[in-house]
Amino acid sequence: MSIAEVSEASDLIDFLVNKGNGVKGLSQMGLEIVPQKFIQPHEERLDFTQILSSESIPIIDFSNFDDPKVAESICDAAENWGFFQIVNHGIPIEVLENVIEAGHKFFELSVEERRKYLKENSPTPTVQLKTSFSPLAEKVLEWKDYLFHIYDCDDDESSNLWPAVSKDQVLEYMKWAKPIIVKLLEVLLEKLNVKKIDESMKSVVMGTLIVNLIHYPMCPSPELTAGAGRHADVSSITMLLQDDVGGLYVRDPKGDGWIHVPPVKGALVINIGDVLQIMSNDRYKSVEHRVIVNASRNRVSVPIFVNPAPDAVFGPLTQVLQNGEKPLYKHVVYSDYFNYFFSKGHEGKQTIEFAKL
Ligand SMILES: O=C(O)CCC(=O)C(=O)O
Ligand SMILES: [Fe+2]
Repeated sequence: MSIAEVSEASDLIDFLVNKGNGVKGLSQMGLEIVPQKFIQPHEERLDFTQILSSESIPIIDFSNFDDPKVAESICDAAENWGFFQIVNHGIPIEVLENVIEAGHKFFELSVEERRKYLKENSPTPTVQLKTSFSPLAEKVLEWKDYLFHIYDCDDDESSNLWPAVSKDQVLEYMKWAKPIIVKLLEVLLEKLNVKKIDESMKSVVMGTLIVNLIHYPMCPSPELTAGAGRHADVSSITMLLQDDVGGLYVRDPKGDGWIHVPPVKGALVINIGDVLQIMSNDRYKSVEHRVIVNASRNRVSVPIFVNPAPDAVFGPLTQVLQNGEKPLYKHVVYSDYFNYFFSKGHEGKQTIEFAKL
């Protein structure tokens, strides 16, 4: 397919989605001009005058995790910023580097190899190759591809069918990441008067772990496109590993500006998702964020979305409302919330309206 042909919107979707070339396939063609379908309207482009370069999200040191001050900083950051980075969390640097490298390796495979993991071809539903965010629903496409995994546990046999170039690295990373996720949730929930995460609470706050290898190919016009448009996550929390390219921006909680999340070697970015914002009745903030891609380097990031089980029902916790506070949200089934999120393009904080009373 020629560069001229992929500019036709219908052929473009076929090339990107059905044929599995993704944005990687487009980027590889050495385009000098981005196809119209990727061009963001003016109001959705990041205006550099809106970047607050003197602001930064908190960095929390996990080396003395048992010190109550650490728990306090986590809850403060969740209330005031919705985003923070953690360092000295104990995951060996090689484990982090290997999973980033695995992200590059998978997207360096030929399209014939990558295409084996399209939804309709994949040997297991627990791994799928995807492009953009919701390509059949959104008006403007996002400049990214990703390999989506549903992580069950170490001995889930379906992970044997994951791609050989990235499977072990993803599993090793998840083995280290999971206990940190549990610690974070324990601290955040304790502050909401949930003393213990029992089985039913577990299925609400961490019933499904999704881990993605996201690949943002280099782009001839990063200022016109979005790697990820403005959105808030629909997780309870998200743990994100990013490489050293940069490009993640977070909404300034006090205003309209955007704050860059600088890559910090060995750090993990944690953010609160809509599920915890709703459960905490707005005490914790699920903050808007977006990704700008790079003109000269491919970027890889690895988010873990810590989500409820599909059939879990969530809403403001009784432990939060016990002092007479009015609930701001109704109870909803997670799969309804999740499907609503994917039924449209990224639209900032709009998804949470689905649960508003
Ligand atoms: O790649 C990143 O830095 C962030 C990705 C993200 O926000 C998402 O996938 O929800
Ligand atoms: Fe996100």
